[in-house]
Amino acid sequence: MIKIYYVPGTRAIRPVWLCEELGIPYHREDVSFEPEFRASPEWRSINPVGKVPAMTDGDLTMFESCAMVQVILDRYGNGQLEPEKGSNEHAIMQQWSWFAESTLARPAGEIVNHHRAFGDNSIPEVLSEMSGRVRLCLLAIDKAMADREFLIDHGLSVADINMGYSLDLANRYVPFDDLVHAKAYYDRLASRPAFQRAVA
Ligand SMILES: N[C@@H](CCC(=O)N[C@@H](CS)C(=O)NCC(=O)O)C(=O)O
Repeated sequence: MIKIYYVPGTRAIRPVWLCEELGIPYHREDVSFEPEFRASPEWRSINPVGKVPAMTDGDLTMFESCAMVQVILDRYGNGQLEPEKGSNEHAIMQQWSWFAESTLARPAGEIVNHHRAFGDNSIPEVLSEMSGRVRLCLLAIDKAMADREFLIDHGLSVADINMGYSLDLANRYVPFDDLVHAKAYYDRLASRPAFQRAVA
């Protein structure tokens, strides 16, 4: 059975949310987010840079949440939540999945890291720079979602699951209530029962 190493509020939400959407069995292994635990040889043998999440499935052990999502889909999706492989829509789905983690979650994550590392001594210029990068992504999503329910016409896909977590993260530091299409999209995703179970 799939085992997902989980910390609330982290990218572990993505693979858990996908399992919930697919209705497949998985085991959620709650782990500590304490730096000491994440630096331990035990955890570094699972995630070599001490981040969360990680996953095992049989003799497979892996990290990187969006890759985990794709592997779960490939192994257990039975064609759900993705268009035909090789199609343009599949390409656009991947585009938004990568955008979610590499382009939106990166500066949002750096805001988190900066606060964690410097606390009251945070440098306003750094936070402002990162917030600006997040905002640029949110504007792009707002524009993309002006006339659609999900990121691709196919319907809910793993791109929405990957993006849903990134929007959840962004919303904590760079709220975007004024971007009505992006906000409505985020609210739609966050109200899904599978998402609610993943964050519970
Ligand atoms: N690209 C990685 C990012 C993993 C990541 O940054 N995880 C955060 C929690 S959501 C973390 O462990 N942060 C601790 C740190 O960077 O020290 C993924 O998608 O799994």
